Amino acid sequence: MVSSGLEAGVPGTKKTVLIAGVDGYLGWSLAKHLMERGHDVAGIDAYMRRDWVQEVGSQSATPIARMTARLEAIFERFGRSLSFTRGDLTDYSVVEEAVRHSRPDVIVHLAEMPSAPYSMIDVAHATWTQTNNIVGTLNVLHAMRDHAPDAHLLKLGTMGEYGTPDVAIPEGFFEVEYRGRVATLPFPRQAGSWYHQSKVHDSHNVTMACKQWGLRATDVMQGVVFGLGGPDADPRLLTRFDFDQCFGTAINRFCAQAVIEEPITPYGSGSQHRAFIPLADALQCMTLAIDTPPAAGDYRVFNQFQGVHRIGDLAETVARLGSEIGLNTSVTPINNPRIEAEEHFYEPDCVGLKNLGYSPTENIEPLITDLLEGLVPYRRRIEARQKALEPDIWWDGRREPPGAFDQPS
Ligand code: USQ
Repeated sequence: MVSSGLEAGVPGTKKTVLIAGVDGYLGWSLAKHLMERGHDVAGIDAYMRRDWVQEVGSQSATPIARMTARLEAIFERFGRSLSFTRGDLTDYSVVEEAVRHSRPDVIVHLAEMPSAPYSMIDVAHATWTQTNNIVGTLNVLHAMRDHAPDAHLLKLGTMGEYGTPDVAIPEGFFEVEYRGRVATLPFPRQAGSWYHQSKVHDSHNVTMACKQWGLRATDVMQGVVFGLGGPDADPRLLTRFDFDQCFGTAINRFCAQAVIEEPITPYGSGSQHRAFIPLADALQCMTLAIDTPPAAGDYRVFNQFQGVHRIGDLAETVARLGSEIGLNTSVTPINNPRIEAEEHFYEPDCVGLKNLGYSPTENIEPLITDLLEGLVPYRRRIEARQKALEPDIWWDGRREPPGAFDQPS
């Protein structure tokens, strides 16, 4: 299918979007989605996600084509090229050249190390995570200041920046009364891993760049994403799907466990509550943000999620839906290798995106069934890396399997 301009009925004007991290789970899905909608897409990536997943002994459940094959498939599908730069965002000359060359209206920054467990392995992984993520973002901000001051930065943050405070979570800012004066201030960030903490530092840096240099940015506090990028008639266009202890997220891991008929393993009591978002909803939200940029100098925060779900309930849901399609499923809670609150209040707002027209998927169960069915053809690839599914990275520095959950007496 070839589309060379914006389709009838598609809102917004045609934009040039530079996606940093275009080879990743979200980046590749977003590139296809935006090209489908008529935007021009440029991409930058250093293939680090491929290396990290290999480092932790795993592979994507979906086989991922090399970038050259991906780009050929993009051209055949859309009749237009995706202009790709292989490069590392921590090298300023790479970022500067990509921004100068692509002259973007929007820079979507997804090029960070996204795994909490990976960042908690040891001091080397903690310092590498923070250096990589924070330096990359600083380079993007400087390249924008010098070469694309009117561009819109759409920066991927995380709901995990807020932690689990004992009050409702607003979108970025809240009104405070202190010693008789009232001000709107950033809502406190209380991250729970060196990775999540790197995103907190990024948020502060992006805020300052908007304030001092007049840049415009949307900082997306995204929930835990789940889903397959959808079946694609062309296998070269598939996006990745990770299930290992570091790069697989909760629902995706539970579904991978169900598909290979291994026990589904929520951590601890399973009472943790988190905000989740289907991959298709995440694409819808990012497109809305791209179509509706903030004003110059504005630092805008969106909480981006479909709904709040309890981890233990999600494990049970995946098991039930898996058994409905004939899989032999079970749930076995294991000790929680993370240091995180399990019984806690959790009430985040999601207002800004809904005001722009985001219509969240109402019921995620059909999507989980689709995910399970979509993963079945890749069962052998998951089984081949089954060891990588089992967690052994503890937040206190241990490396050992957590074992069956010890119920507190
Ligand atoms: N969990 C389990 N079993 C598992 C995996 C996770 O019980 O096999 C639990 C964790 O203990 C945690 C919750 O599920 O309570 C979420 O864990 P996760 O690994 O799905 O998500 P998280 O580590 O928070 O990180 C993921 C992405 C990250 C993104 C974040 C959004 O890896 O890039 O920023 O989700 S959020 O969680 O909202 O901060």
